[in-house]
Formats: sequence, structure tokens, C-alpha cells
Amino acid sequence: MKINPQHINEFNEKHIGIHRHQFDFLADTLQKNDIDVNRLVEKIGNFQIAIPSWALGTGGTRFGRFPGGGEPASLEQKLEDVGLLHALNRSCGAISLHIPWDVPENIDNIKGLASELDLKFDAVNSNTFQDQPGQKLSYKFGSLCHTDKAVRQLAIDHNKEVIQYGKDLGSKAITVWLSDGSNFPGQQNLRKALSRTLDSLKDIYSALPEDWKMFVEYKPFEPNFYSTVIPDWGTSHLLASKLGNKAFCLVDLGHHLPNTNIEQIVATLMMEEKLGGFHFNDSKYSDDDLTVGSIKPYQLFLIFNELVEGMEDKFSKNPEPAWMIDASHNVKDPLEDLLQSVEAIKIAYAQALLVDRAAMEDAREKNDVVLAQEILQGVFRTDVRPLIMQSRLKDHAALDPLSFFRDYKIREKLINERGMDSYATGL
Ligand code: LRH
Ligand code: MN
Repeated sequence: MKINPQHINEFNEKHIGIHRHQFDFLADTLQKNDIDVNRLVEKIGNFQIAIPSWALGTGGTRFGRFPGGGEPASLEQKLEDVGLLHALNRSCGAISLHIPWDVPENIDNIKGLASELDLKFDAVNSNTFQDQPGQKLSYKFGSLCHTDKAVRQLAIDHNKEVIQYGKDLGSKAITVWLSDGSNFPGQQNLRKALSRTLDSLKDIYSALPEDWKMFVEYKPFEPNFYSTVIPDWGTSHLLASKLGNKAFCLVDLGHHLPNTNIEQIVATLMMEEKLGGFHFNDSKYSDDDLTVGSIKPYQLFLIFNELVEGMEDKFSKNPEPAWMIDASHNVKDPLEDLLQSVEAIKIAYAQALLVDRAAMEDAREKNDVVLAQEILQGVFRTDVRPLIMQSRLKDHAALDPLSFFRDYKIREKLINERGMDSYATGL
């Protein structure tokens, strides 16, 4: 379904009054601090976040899945849903495909529909953590690290096939996440597993077009619960460094052991110019894939604080990271959940842009710990939502996408169109 731009204008008309009041008040305060509000609003508007093709339906766990109806049952319908989100917030201008969950059967049709919806293709994702129907060799005991060369070759060929789909669609990166590992001490030769994985990645890397990137995603555990071949940023960095300057590390926020200082990992990977991208989500315990900013919004702000410092300070020639969401919706409407996640990311980014870096650095150099914290938390306690609403208004999006989604009964319309039992591939 397409959103009628006229409906967005009517909706914004109803909400413009309160917005103007809040925006003018904040803009006035910021201008008094010599902040270029128009530049800020423009930067916020230009910040685009890719939506995962595998998170447009209802997620679940081994204990149960509670579908909500109207799910996209084809890649075309998934593109329509991302296009719908993008029409509401003009902030989701890209989709990240997962192969073979979302094989683009007719490339030209898919590219045509994507450009109609003003969508680009962000990183494509390979999948060697599941056996496909009729697959002769199994990934049960791993893929790129497998003891059997034939299984490693099967996984290498799959990744090269994914790169080819990406090239055909106009994507410029592949994300490799490996569930490879072991469940019991002694089960795996840990060094052989890592060196075989490196050799396999080298083979895949050799198939990368000149202007492509490879993102090496790390994760400490699940589905293996004793060892994972690529468990942490250090191993991902080791592999990306040995592979070459087209290989980078991918930071999935849920892939860290409790209390890990993720913002420090981000600062270090930027200093190393090996920060390739993010899978944004939030978590209380492990890879919970919850709504971004729903559990640890301060950590998200601190991560963006390091990102903006790195991007503005020029101490790093790290390329612009890929901004992607990776979430799973067990109890929320998938599209409402994604709208909330995009909003949380924009809030953290906008707040990080407000940090007075000169005052911050001066306080740090003087070891004025209290002042440094006050500067940071002063910004974190600033309600920047009027800036984000202004950027949407400027981009002809809905001032409040979530309220628009509900007021115009989008889910109900999708259920009427697709039925209660339409099923989306993915997690
Ligand atoms: C692994 C992961 C990875 C995807 C998968 C859907 O937990 O984060 O990024 O391939 O989720
Ligand atoms: Mn991920």
C-alpha cells in the first residue's frame, strides 16, 4: 500500500501548532549557544537507516511466535513496507537483504520497485547458519570453519552468490555473520577453526568488486554455547586486518557480554579505521534484538557521542559506517517497532551533534571530571525531538510517524490487503 502525501499534509496541519511552539523554543535556546540549527536539522534529515528485510514480520522464540497479520509474504511486499516507513519518516531510505530468505527472483522488477519507493540496497547478508531444503552437505558443525573442505567450499560459493545478487541490485557490501563454533570443550580445534575461517574469508574477499566492503560481524554465543569462531571485536578486527582494506568490523549492539563498554569498542575501531557498520537494537541480557533505545538509551547516546566525535574530529579516516537495524519483534507490531527504533537512533545522533566538543575536550585536558560529565549529561537531558520533527516536516514526512500509522489504521489496511496468515520470511 502507498501512503497518500495529501494525508501526511493534513496530519501535519493538525499537529503543526504545538510543533512550531516547541521547535521555536528549542531553536532559540540553541541559537543563543551559537548552534547552526538549520545545519543541524539538515544533518538529522540526511541520516538514513537501513531496514533489515528479515524483520518486517513477527519474530518469535523457540517457545512461541504470535503473528499479528498483514505481514509481507514476498520481497516486493517487504520493499513496499520499507517504502511505507520511508514515506512516514524519510529516514529509512535503504533495505538490507538476507539471502536466501529474500532472493530477488526478477532483479529488474525489484530494482524498479525500489527506485519507485526511493529505496537503495544496503549490505546483503549471507546465511550459512541454516541448511536449505535439499542441501547435500550440512552446516551443523560449521560452515567456513568446517573440518570438511567440501562444506567450506559450499559456504564460500554461497557467499560469492550473495555478492553477485548484491552487485545486480546495486549493493556495495556483504555482511558475513557466522554461527560457527562449538557447544562443548574439546569438540573443536579452536585454532584450526579460526585459520580455516580466515582462509575461507580470503577466498570470498577475492570475489569482492573494487568498490565493495566486507563486514565481519562478531557474536559471543548462540547458537553455539561453548565457543564461537568470531566471538568478539578483537577477532573480527584481526580477520578484517588480515583480509585487507575492503574488510571492516560490524558492531551488532546485542552481540556483547553484559556490561561491555561498546562505546569504547566503537572509538577503538574508528581509530583503527575498521568500523564498517552497525546492527542497531537493544538488549537486557543477551542478543534480545529489542527496540533500539528501549533498554539502554544512555549507552546508545554514548555510542553516537564517540561516532560523532570520530566523524567530526577527523582523527579517523574511517569511512562512513553503514547504519542498519537488526531487530526481532515478538510482541510489537513490526512496523511500529521499527518506527520507534529509527526515532531512538535519530534522537541519539541529534544529541551527539549538540555536544560542545571544545568545552568537552577542555574539561578532559584539565581532568575536570565533573564538568565533563555535566556537559555530556546536559545534552542527554535535552529533548531534541522538535529538531527531528522539523527535519521530517522539511522532508514532507509525518511530524509523528507512529501516530500517523495508528490514526490512518495502516496495519488494519495491510491485514485487509494481505490477510491474517500472510507470513514473512526471516527470524
Ligand atoms: C545474528 C544476526 C546476524 C543476522 C541474523 C539475522 O544474531 O545478528 O546479523 O544474520 O542476526
Ligand atoms: Mn546482526
